[in-house]
Amino acid sequence: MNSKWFVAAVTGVALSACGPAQILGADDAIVKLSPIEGNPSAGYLTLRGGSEDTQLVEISSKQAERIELHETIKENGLSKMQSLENVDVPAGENVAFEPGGKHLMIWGVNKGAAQKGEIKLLVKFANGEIFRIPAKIEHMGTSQSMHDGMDHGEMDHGKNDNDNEAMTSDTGEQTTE
Ligand SMILES: [Cu+2]
Repeated sequence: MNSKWFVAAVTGVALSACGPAQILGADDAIVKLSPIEGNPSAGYLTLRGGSEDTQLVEISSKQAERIELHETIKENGLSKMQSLENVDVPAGENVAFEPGGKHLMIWGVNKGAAQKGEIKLLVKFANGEIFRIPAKIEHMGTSQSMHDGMDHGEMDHGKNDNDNEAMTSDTGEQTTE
């Protein structure tokens, strides 16, 4: 009997230590672009805790001027924002950044990124791991059809490149018939 219990206990430990459970990372990033130039945009994502406790220490982007970690808190019935130095990410747990709670404040989103509808974020953890993840940019108060129009614009670019190549060969000495 005793030995049976012992085996069960050891197996349990092995599973929690080496199981496929959770790998540190960040998912589902989204940026709600402020329609007012100069105002910060809000960002949300989910941090995925890994096999050990760590902390989120910074989120940055080459496509934005500044990104801060914020939290909306209630104080005396009023909600206000405070900035966070870092955020605990316990092993195996998800930490959500969502409206009304933790969030990103993003200043100066690059216009090209805004048009493309995507911004790359660098997510840095205290254990030294850095993840580069895409965040979908949502334009507040614009319709989905506007996004579709922009995608078509990008495709036209590729077509123009091919046209240029054809023109170059036309100017050469060999003539095509
Ligand atoms: Cu804020």
